[in-house]
Amino acid sequence: MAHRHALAALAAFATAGLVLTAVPASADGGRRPAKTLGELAAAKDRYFGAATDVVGLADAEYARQLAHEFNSTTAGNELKWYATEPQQGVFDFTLGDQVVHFARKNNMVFRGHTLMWHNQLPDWLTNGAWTADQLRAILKNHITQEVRHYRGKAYSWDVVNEPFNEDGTYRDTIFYRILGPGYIADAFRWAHEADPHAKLYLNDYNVEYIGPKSDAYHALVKSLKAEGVPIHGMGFQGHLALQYGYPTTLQENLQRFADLGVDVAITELDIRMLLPATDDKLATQAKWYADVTKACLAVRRCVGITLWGHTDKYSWIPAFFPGEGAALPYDENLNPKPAYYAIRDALSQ
Ligand code: G2I
Repeated sequence: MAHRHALAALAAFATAGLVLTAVPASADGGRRPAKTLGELAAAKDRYFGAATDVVGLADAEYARQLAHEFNSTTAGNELKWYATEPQQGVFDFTLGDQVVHFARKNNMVFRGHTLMWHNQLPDWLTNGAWTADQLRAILKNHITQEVRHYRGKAYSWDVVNEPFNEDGTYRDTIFYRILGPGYIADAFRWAHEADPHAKLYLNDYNVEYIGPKSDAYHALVKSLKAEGVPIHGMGFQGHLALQYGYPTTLQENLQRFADLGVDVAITELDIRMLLPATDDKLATQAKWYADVTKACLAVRRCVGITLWGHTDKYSWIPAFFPGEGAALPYDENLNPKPAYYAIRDALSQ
């Protein structure tokens, strides 16, 4: 299958298929087609998505906007281990199901996030004194149950999230400590068994540019492919900040992963700034959003872009980086910012 036709596979995967060509009439009497980001991306065989969560979905205006403008989504927290297996062997997909239901109802591609991460793990798991055999069985069961539950509903999974340090060495997680580096290949194999059609990804931040961390992923993907491990994609989160500069090697970096024979995707894009936001900063931010979009469009196997939320109203940034924010293309009142129009232009070229 030609990989650039990710959306053909996606359309088959969505119950009713994605509505790729319908163009709603605009407010000016229907003379000018008001294409959404999702529609513009679909015309380029990509998705353009935004993460959400059950808190946001209770906000009707926000939910309407998300469904209208985007053709993909992912659950920001609901599919993480603490949420889905709060007690050992006791699974709870209630919240995740709500997000998946929203995605399906609105013909949106759903990305599953995340099967294994060192954060937001349940206490029973982090506090246990596990042998390697015990932990391996726990991991296998967790992955199998979760992926099986969403079989046919998740287009892709972030199977292992953030396993490397900044210098490209393995992060000292409970999984690495007890199981060694082989846990990554095992996780992909178990996920593939549970849903052979889901695209399986590694996913991390600070890997947008070429450097020690992205080099380590490049080597890992290469060796997993060589061993026949079912890995299908590399996710570049894209948590950028104006004060740290634009990752100028992004396109080249995406391309070198694509050249290994995997899809690539921007999975958690946001571009924060030191507050207050000024017109100048918002203009630079808009350019960066456009540049990331163009970089993805320039790489045949870049299947899509996901924003980490679409509005500043619900962004994770202010709580994690005090004094920073304004990171998304819609402001706190759900109004489009310069970044929104810049993305639209980039997708239209
Ligand atoms: O940290 C940003 C992202 C980095 N990549 C992996 C993503 O999964 C991660 O997402 C964020 C969520 O957006 C936040 O919403 O992960 C955070 C946890 O590291 C999430 O924050 C947590 C808060 O820490 C909790 O206090 C809160 O109860 O969100 C929880 C649910 O709102």
